[in-house]
Amino acid sequence: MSTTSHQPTLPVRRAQQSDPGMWGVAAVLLGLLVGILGFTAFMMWSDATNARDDAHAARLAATQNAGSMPGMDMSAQAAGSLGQLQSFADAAPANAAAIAAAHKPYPATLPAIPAGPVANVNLALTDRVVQIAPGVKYSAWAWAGGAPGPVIHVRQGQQVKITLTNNGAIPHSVDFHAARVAPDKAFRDVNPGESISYTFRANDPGVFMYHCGTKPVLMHIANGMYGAIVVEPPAGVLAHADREYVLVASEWYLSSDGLDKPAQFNMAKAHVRMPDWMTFNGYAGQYVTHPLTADPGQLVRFWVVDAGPSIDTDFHIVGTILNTAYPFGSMRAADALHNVQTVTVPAGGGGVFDVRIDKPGLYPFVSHAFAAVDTGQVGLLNVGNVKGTMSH
Ligand SMILES: [Cu+2]
Repeated sequence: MSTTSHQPTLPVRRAQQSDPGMWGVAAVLLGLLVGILGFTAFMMWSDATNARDDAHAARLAATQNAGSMPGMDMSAQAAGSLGQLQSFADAAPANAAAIAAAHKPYPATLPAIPAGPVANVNLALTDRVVQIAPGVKYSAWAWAGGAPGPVIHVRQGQQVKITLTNNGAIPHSVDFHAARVAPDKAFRDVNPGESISYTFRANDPGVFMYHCGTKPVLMHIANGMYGAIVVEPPAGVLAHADREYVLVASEWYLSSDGLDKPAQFNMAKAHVRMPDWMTFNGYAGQYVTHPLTADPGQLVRFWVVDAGPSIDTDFHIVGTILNTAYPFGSMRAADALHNVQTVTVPAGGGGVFDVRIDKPGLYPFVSHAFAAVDTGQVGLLNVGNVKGTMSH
């Protein structure tokens, strides 16, 4: 406002140039009044104009910086300028629908529990390009099979032997939320080309996140280093489920649109929680084109982990109500909720949801924080093998 401070003095100066005496004094007072009113009006107009100019400048900066950001560009963060950040949320090639149809969806069906007293889990980390949406490529730090890592399913009380091999270019590690172990030993960094093994007993039932815990953790998680482990209570504790699916929710923060060449991680966007894509099991909308299935009246159990790194998942199934919810993945009957619409799964946490749907149809499952749906965190449960599709 400093450039406009001279404005209110103009009427005053004109009044002071008139004849002295009573009329002169009146003129000065009148001039002051006009000046004050004028100044007030000017300030109001000026504020509105500046606000519009600021918004315009931010839009202009965002447009002008299209595609100019290399991976891990910290300049916007260093400058503290959010005007540097551009969303690539709607990027899609012309043949996006064909790519989505040809995409092999991440297997959401809960795998069987390995037999015997020990579940041997072999995990391999690698640098690889993954697709996170139709035609959108991303240079991930991920697992042998991509991101998320494999779903691990064990029985409560089973020993779990983790062996992590680092085939990537930098140190990594693996932190299991289902474990009660000294993290400075079990979750320590593993150098490229090396392995680490540790064992824990899965005494706590639920669905838990696992992830790389190497600094900066935000970047290692956002780059794809996460997965889910289901620790199932002994038979008979939970109602028998006819279908069981595992969903891992996560966000992707892109340096470019990823269409011509793979996008990389953008730390500035991750810091302000401005994801370009949000997904279930690593790929936007994959269960819209390839729905999960159930028969009418079956009990369907969703084991949901929110890998984040930073945004909660508000789990909801359109067209029905969650019969039983185990918030935070606590499997105690006393902790369960019944007949609720939406339950939050926190970043770094889990939730288990039982639903029984009688009427055939297409039932979208979403994070009901709807920006998540628009950026890909949506799928369909096809009950009764009905035809057609639905995007929500
Ligand atoms: Cu890592």
